[in-house]
Amino acid sequence: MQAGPKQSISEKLRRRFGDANKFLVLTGAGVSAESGVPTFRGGGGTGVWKGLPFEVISSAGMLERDLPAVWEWFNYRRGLLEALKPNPAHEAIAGWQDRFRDLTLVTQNIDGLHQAAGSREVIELHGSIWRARCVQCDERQSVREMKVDDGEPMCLACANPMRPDVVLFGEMLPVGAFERAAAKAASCDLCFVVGTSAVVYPAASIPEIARAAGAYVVEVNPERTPLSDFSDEVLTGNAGNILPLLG
Ligand code: BJW
Ligand code: ZN
Repeated sequence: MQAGPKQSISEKLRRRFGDANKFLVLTGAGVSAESGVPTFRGGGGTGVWKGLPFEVISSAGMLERDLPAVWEWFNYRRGLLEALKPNPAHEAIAGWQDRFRDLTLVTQNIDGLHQAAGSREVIELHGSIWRARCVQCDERQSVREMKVDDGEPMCLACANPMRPDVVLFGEMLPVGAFERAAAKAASCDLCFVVGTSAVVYPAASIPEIARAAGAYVVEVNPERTPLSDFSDEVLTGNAGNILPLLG
């Protein structure tokens, strides 16, 4: 992870930030990197587990072929996450919610660290590692109390197996989540895109929708992404250093 050159916030951005009425923040794995959560792309094999690329282990096909292996993978990650805490980027975003009347936080992350920092009504596009969902009746259950070596939970409502309540590759997003995020994007005047490689759709279309609707789009990332050329400003560096500069 590169810290990048020290960033300062332009007067123009300070004005945009101060004047924003409808503010949308889209986050990805990079916002949690400084808490110790590995990102998916762009870093020394972090996206590989037991020799399986994450596109394979985190896929709908794997769920059908080997549900216990999928649980083993998610239980392992849940065990790592248990010890991790929100970082200054999560905290800055949580603080903005008290400052802006209309702030929408949309995350691709399943780690729950925004909520742990105090953010409310987070739109979780890709679900949550802290929940299981019944493969039969869609009942959802918390797995917070489940021990990481407990294997697979069974549904309390219908006794069928449950799966992690996470959106795997090739699966649909939770009903309504993208639609709510897209509607907010279409009416926001400021859009921050923090710590995402912006390659996974439909999440990556959120800033495209905001930009098309005339919002000022700001990317925060130590690396360039496909979104960089379409952003009004690119703040190059780590989210935990940059976001607190906005106050
Ligand atoms: C920092 C930092 C620091 C580091 N500070 N920054 C249109 C075109 C092409 C393909 C598709 C399309 N529409 C749909 C698709 C298919 C597919 C897709 O997009 N594929 C592309 C990869 C090509 N999409 C889907 O399958 C989605 N479903 C769907 O579209 O359903 C409809 C449908 C169904 C069937 C057929 C057709 C349509 C579902 C996507 C679900 C993604 N799920 C995952 C795994 C979750 C489970 C798990 O955790 O294992 O979600 S994939 C993975 O990528 C994870 C993430 O949420 C997601 C996005 O990654 P993110 O957050 O951007 O992280 P990274 O690692 O990629 O990037 C980190 C960034 O942080 C980097 O840029 C760093 O530089 C930066 N960074 N340190 C700030 N300190
Ligand atoms: Zn059930």
